[in-house]
Amino acid sequence: MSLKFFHGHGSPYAWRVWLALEHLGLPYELTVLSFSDKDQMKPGFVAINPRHQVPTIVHDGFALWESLPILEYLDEIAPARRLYPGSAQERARIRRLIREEENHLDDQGLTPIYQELYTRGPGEQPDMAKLDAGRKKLAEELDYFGSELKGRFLAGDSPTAADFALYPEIAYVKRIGAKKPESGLAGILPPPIAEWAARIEALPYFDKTFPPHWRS
Ligand SMILES: N[C@@H](CCC(=O)N[C@@H](CS)C(=O)NCC(=O)O)C(=O)O
Repeated sequence: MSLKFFHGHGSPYAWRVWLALEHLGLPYELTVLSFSDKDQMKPGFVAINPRHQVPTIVHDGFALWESLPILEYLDEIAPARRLYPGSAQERARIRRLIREEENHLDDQGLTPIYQELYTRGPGEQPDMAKLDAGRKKLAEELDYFGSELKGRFLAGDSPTAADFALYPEIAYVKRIGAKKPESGLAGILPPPIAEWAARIEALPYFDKTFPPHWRS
């Protein structure tokens, strides 16, 4: 079996896939693309993924992109340690949590905060009303996800796709909180989510997936 994984450090979507690959114990060949060198726009990569995005995998010649279909595909090709374990209802719940994370926590909470703090032009001030609304929504969603924990992780005592999809967003919350005091995100994680994040960070393969440029 040949499995190639194209990653970009700092991409929350690609980070999901890296954690999942490690958790499943699938052998893979890692290629890290540099966004600053625009590696993703180079013809060799665009020939694989015309949308020029990470994560992308190539499994025995089959190219696939979009993190969530990749997670489901990896689960199907892995011999054990399922990312979507359990009954049809338990698997549906994992998919529901991921969709909620994208639609609510990310789209309505974290993304507006990120936009206000990182994407405004030079000299432009963040819109405080939008920042406050994003922070309020984020806090509500963090409580919600805390209430959805079922044991050590979101779907029991082993991490699943729900945990790997959510974790990079939480890592961003922590990083923005540390780097931008004006975000008001420092200390926003409620204890259940802070403890859950610490459990993800204690996984034996976590360290190798951590963005190197975030260490400073
Ligand atoms: N919906 C996609 C989003 C992937 C995505 O936005 N990847 C970004 C990095 S975070 C990327 O590769 N951007 C490079 C580009 O668009 O040229 C997924 O879930 O995989």
